[in-house]
Amino acid sequence: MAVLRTGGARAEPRIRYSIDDGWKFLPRGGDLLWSHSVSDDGWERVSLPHTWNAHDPFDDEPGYRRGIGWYRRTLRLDGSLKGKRIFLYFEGANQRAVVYVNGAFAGEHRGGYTAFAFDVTSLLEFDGKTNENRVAVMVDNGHDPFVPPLSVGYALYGGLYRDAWLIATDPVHLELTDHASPGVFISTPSVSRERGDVAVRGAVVNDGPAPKRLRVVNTVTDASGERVAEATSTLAAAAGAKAEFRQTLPAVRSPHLWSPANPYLYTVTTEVYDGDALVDRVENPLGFRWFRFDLAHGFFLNGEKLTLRGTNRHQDLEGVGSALSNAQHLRDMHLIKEMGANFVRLAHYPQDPAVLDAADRLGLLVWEEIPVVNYITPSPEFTANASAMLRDMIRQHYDHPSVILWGIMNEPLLFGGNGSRVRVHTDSAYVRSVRALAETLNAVAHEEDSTRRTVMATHESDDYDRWGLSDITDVLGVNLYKGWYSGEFADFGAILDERHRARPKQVVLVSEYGAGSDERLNSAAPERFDFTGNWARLFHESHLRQIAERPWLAGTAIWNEFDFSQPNKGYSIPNRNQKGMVTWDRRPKDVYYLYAANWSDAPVVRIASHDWAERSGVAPAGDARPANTIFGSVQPVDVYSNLARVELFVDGRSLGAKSPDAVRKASWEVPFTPGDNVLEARGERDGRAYSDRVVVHFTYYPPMLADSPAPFRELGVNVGTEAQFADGAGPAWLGDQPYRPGGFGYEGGEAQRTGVIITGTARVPLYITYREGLGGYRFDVPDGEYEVELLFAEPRETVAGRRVFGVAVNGVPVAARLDLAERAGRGGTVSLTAVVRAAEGRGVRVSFTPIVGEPILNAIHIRKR
Ligand code: GCB
Repeated sequence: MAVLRTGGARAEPRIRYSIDDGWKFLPRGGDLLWSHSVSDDGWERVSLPHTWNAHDPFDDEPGYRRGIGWYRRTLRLDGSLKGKRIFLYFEGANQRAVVYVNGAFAGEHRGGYTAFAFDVTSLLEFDGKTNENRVAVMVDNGHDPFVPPLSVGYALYGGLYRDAWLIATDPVHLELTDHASPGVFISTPSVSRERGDVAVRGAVVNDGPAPKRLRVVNTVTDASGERVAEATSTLAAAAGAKAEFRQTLPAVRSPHLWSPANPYLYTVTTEVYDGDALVDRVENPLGFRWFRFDLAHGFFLNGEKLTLRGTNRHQDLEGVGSALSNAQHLRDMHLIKEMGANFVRLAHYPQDPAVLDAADRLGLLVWEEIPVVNYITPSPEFTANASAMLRDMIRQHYDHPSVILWGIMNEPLLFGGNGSRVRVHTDSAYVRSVRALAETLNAVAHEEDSTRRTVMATHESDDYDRWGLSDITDVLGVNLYKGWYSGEFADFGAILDERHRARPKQVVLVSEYGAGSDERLNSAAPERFDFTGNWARLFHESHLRQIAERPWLAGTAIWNEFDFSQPNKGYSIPNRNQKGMVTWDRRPKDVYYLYAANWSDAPVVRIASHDWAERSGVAPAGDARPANTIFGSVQPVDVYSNLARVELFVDGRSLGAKSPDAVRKASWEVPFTPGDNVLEARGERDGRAYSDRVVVHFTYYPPMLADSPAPFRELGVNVGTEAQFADGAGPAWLGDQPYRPGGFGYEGGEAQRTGVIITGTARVPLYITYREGLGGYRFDVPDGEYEVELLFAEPRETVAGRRVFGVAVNGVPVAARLDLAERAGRGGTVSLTAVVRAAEGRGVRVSFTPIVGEPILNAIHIRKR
């Protein structure tokens, strides 16, 4: 075990040791577990960040473990730490943590997203030999009606999921236990291009036995390390007491201003001297910037209009849950910045210090909020916990110049007091409690910080106006999902215009808009809720157009930058919210580059087909539908680019150069040939060439299957949708179509979609849509022997006997009484395979015979033997 040592002669007065390693973990509660007299032999060895829910929200078992987990480790302290003040500092534990040192209670913290620090000096023992001290932490992520959040659409991962530290200071030190803040609060009371005023306040704690006269020195250095301002004051600190200081530094002349384009950071170093001895020192960032929200013109930074081009960020990632390393947090922030965003909403909770630090350095304006989401428990205890979280967040992140907004709630009227969805609220005691809580939290935020604005995010409902919630915060966040959960995306702007007209005194920010997508689903006829990348692209293209037409809007934020956990939801990736610009394992989707082309100054040229590199095409005989519905071997290809002109090449042949349109999109009709098609887009800027390349593998099915130029091999259909499905294992499964002689397709029935969780397969997208009540499915394939695979998942029924049907292929029964719920339960997958001969030009016909309820089919595949 590493010994925690001080750093030698020229030691910093304050030392911070990582205590991430060397923990043992037990995923349950039990008696006396804080005591090291109870053996931890069988406990798992873990390092922080750690969560016990990295995997279980995403397996086929419903739910995930919420409850108690214990962590223990031994600290071997260097003898030189004796006489120091020693603190344990946890950046976060979800959601209640109780810390013990050497078996004694050291402190408790409620709330899963803010840091906490305990002074454990009096509990430590120096035996002069090993100086071993034992730390135990109980973490509980069980539901607590008094700790927000109560209900959310994301996983509440349990554990010590952020870094932890041991901090050793002199007995005289800057305050560490004021809501785990840095103990120093920096503000810029007035900033202009000519001068920047800096004010610093804070508190020094004298834990020594004698009163002290201290000197506090604050120094501002610029990015090159040059000292540009300094102030000193003296402070009398009684023994065992804290003393506050407040300094105004001499103005910095012609300060470098902080902005997303140029996130120039100064550093404020705060030093405490006892006589000539330096007893404590901390550094905090400083940015000179000023901002305001304007009713008619939106947002202004440093006196200039800046449209907030934003996105939302959740803190989870495939494989690690919420326990991201700082490098992983930083990668996220880079992805956001490189997309061209200048604003990020940290939804729905305070995030890792590395995130705030990155926002300062990269130049991303921040809305940070506390997790009061969906509903509240009207009670003084809930209010107290929410207020404490808000104070934690504000004090901990006060010094970050990137922060402009403190959020107090998200969609607090979505549910009623019992946690179930309420469409229209009446003037109930519950609504009045929500309003009272909003007023309290808004007042707390203003009291804590007069330099930022407050905000609340609301869902689409008149209740916020009707019951007086929408005017409480300085800024109103509007979450709007037109074209996803309901309605048309084209209505987005009109809804905002109406709000602007009816309530001209409200500063409005669109805090969420988004559409789910899955790279494996693509369609030339995309529709709402089909989870195709194509719909997401149309949706976001339209939003970009509409946003540009409304300069009065302060800004917008995409929901969400990254796919994230959504336990118990059954979309095409179960337990996942798929509205990300980037997948859960951090691969940018095609739609990410739409934003990059529109928002970023860096040259972008991207063929929006990387997510559709395995394509199939078919043109039914005599099809009179518009070319963009069912389509053959000529298919549209879009390129997103912010270059003046882009030229598209297919297998080296130019299809011509075009200028991208208002949303930086240029489109070509590309004649695909069976096999690999090499697409390349080229453009230039300032004499430099930029290009993008993707190989699209194309499979073509002629309208008359028997007429195939190449022998027929296989054909899969994603039944009940026009979306193709591709997972890299063979040609893309085609979208569904009605049967026409010579081709393939369904006979009768209705296309449907299920929201249940599909289990037991990696090919979930094939099962979320289906046809119900169909009579048959036909393939007019050439004569020969075929293997037919039929895929099913019961979309509704939970008990046997409610849906029973017979299946036959070319008249031969495959299943006499198929009962999917009985075989595999709701959402479980069932597949039937039949080998059949097609003869005399009659092809293959699957027939469905209802016995109880209606037959269904989710997907079908036919392969020549
Ligand atoms: C919302 C919520 C957010 C959800 C999102 C969605 O309005 O604020 O937490 O994840 O909708 O995707 O449904």
